[in-house]
Amino acid sequence: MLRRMFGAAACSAAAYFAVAMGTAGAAFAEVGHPVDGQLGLQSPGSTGMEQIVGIYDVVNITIIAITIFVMLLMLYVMFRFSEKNNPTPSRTAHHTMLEVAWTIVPILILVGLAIPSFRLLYEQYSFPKPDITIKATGNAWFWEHEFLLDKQEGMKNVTVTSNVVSDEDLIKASIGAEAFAQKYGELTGVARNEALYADSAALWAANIAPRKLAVDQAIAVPVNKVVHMLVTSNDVIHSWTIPSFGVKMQAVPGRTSAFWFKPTKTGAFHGQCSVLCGKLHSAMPISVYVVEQDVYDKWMAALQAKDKKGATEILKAAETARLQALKPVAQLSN
Ligand SMILES: [Cu+2]
Repeated sequence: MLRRMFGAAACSAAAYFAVAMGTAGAAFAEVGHPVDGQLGLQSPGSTGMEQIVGIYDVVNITIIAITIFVMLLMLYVMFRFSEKNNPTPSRTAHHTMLEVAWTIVPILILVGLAIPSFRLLYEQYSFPKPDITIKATGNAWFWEHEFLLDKQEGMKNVTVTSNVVSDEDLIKASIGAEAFAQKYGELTGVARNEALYADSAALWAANIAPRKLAVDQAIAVPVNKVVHMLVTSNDVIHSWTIPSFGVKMQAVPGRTSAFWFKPTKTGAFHGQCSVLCGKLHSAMPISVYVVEQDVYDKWMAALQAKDKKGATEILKAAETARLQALKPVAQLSN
């Protein structure tokens, strides 16, 4: 919140110092994921989240102002009307104007807060015409994203399944399955987890997505387009969310819920299943890459051709290029 109050300049300065000091998150861009030492909400990546952050700031500033006012008033009363300073108290019991004022002013404050809040709620439930519709299905423990495209010429529906990337996956990809088996085959339990955690740290630092939030196959949406999300579940209740988009929806078996968002920034946006759903609840992250329309078209063409690996490479290349473009400013590589 403080970061918001001091505006974008302070925010980018803070990001710059976080990066310059080589803290975790240095390899990532400024949006779409939590950062160390973060205060308040993740920076907005959609029109809805921009509004949420706006209201959040207004409410917070109002609360802080009221708290300071009441505190000063109490301090004043304690000193000014203490037994020492005011030995003969006044016998005044009522003051009509004062009583009217302290009833009306809080009402006005609440109405003032309610108006933008209700407007936002109304907009969240007013669905603009969609450019893309995606059906997200929660499974124990991964997400499936079906792009509903069969109304478009020459397009088929495609399903993207997102599984978490573990420390083990990353090390295996780096040294190969055989070397992995040799190195870690003997280890079990905590010792194995600790070894994998320690040995993958450098790989995560260089990875395009943060640890615990990385998926093997992310989905992509074009920037500045309206996305309708339909959310359901195959087994227990999950919850689909991307904090930077300001969206969160319970995935309930046998029921389809809907929400919409319009991303305004390119980049990789990460979220996690947000309802405690079982043993591997922590292992079902969600990744949405917001890309330019031409990148999206290429990505979708690769998916239509059943080239899932090629599709993922397209997204990685786009995100790498975006991070490279930020490099001169923020010195992204250590
Ligand atoms: Cu879940």
